[in-house]
Amino acid sequence: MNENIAKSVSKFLSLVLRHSPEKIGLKLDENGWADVAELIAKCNKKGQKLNPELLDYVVENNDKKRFAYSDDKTKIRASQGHSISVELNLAETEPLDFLYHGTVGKFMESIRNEGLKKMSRQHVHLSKDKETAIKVGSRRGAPQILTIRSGAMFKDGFKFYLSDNNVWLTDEVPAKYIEF
Ligand code: HQG
Repeated sequence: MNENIAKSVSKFLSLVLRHSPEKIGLKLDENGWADVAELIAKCNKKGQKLNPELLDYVVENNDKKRFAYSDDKTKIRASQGHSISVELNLAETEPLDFLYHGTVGKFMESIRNEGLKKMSRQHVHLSKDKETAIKVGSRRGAPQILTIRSGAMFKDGFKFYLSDNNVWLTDEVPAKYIEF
């Protein structure tokens, strides 16, 4: 499989399954699922070549396992990262004592003032280790790593969810739980 093709399919799927399904006339259900046959047909119609084998390859080999099939493989969704409102029905999960968030310097003052916000997504995204957080922050420039006192947050009643691809999700992180 050509990795460049797989990467461009992954980017296109992130766009339509997380942010803008209407770009290809696709409808997601309230849990974020798209019909696989419809997705393939509509991608091809819009010039994004896709077939079942290529989709299987992307689901299996994607570096962050961004997409998951339903048990019967008739449906597919993004496991996290949505900006559109979807109910992923993730189970509440007790987090480790510390989680990490990778960001960049230009956001630090605002984060010190108001904590971490969802911004355009449905959740704040946190990582279980610093290495992953460094990768997340590096998407935007020189990474700054914040340590989140997630155990203390959980004790104080904040909810945490673990996505199917092991990204920690929460609604907000007030500044008092962040070690800068
Ligand atoms: C920042 C990627 C100012 C926040 C990654 C981040 C992740 C604030 C940006 C996933 C702020 C939002 C999500 C505040 C937060 N003031 N800036 N109060 N609160 N921010 O992309 O965590 O490859 O929505 O630090 O790996 O960067 O797409 O969030 O820099 O898992 O699968 O606002 O996206 O995964 O950016 O990334 P994002 P994120 P994928």
